[in-house]
Amino acid sequence: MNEIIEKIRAEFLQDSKAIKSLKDLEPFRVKFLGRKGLISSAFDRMGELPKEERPLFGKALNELKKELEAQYQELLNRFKRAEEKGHRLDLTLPGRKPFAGGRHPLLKVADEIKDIFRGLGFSIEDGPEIENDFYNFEALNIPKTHPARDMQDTLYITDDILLRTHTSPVQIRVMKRQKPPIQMIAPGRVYRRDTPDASHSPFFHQVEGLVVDEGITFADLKGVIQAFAHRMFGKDVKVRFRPSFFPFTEPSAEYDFSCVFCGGKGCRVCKNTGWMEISGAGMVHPNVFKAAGVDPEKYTGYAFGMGIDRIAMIKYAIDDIRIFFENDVRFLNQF
Ligand code: 2NL
Repeated sequence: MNEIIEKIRAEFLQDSKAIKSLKDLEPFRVKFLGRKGLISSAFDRMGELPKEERPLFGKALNELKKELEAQYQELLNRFKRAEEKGHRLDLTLPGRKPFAGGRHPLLKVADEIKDIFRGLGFSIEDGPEIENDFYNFEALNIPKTHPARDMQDTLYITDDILLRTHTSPVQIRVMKRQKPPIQMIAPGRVYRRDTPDASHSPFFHQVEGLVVDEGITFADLKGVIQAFAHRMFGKDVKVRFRPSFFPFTEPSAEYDFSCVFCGGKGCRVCKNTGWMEISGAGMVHPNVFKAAGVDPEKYTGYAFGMGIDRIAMIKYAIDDIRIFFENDVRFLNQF
């Protein structure tokens, strides 16, 4: 009686060692635990035993059945887990690309501009975007009647407090707290009361530069703008200055770079002029020095501005400024 039980148990153990995968498991189950399996046939043959041995044998066989079922379940679980693990470690599966953010194209261009000026010996300064009338207008020799001061052009918070319309206030603050020599740029966001279109946005980004020392001349300004143009757009780019007027510089100029799209021959981008307008520059007006506590008898200086958005539009051949601020990932993913 015990012989039969032990034989089935031994065979079960023996066979279980040969199981290599989930698909070997089913014939194994059928052989021992199936409807016509070894346990079942042992029950069927119980009638061959003497009557008094039957209850004990039945009990032992039932216990064996439970034991083998438990072991089978354990094998099943183990092979299922192994199979799942195998899938997770399938080295032939293509990898899943994690979503990675990136720097905004305007920040990338701003970093490039900052690196160029850092390389030319400029420090990088910043200041508040919420300014007052003195720093944004008065100190810059912008008269009370100047159209830029109009409610139509500037975003006012109170009569005196406003969103800066240029980064010049940063330069005034630096001149007030630091003795020359000064050689700085002020990059940052500025605000204008404009209705958005392809070339206007109520906020945009500017870099202004300021150099103050004894004996600074317009030739120094031209050299720095020239060096910037070469480093930003390549050695073939030409620079030209045209006379202009700003209240905060005297003399004043606007400067252009030869068109990077047609090499100066004339195309749609430069409206057939061969030149791209960049921005303005000039020698710091003595009234600005006085307002900022710099002695105009001792020092001279130059200042210039440039639009980061405009440089980025040229660099990436973008014809609508609004696309920078829509944050459409189909646009942003290209940088
Ligand atoms: C432009 C381009 C410019 C300046 C900005 C400046 C700053 C100080 C003193 C003097 Cl603190 N000038 N900045 C100068 C010339 C041009 O920006 O087209 N603005 C209307």
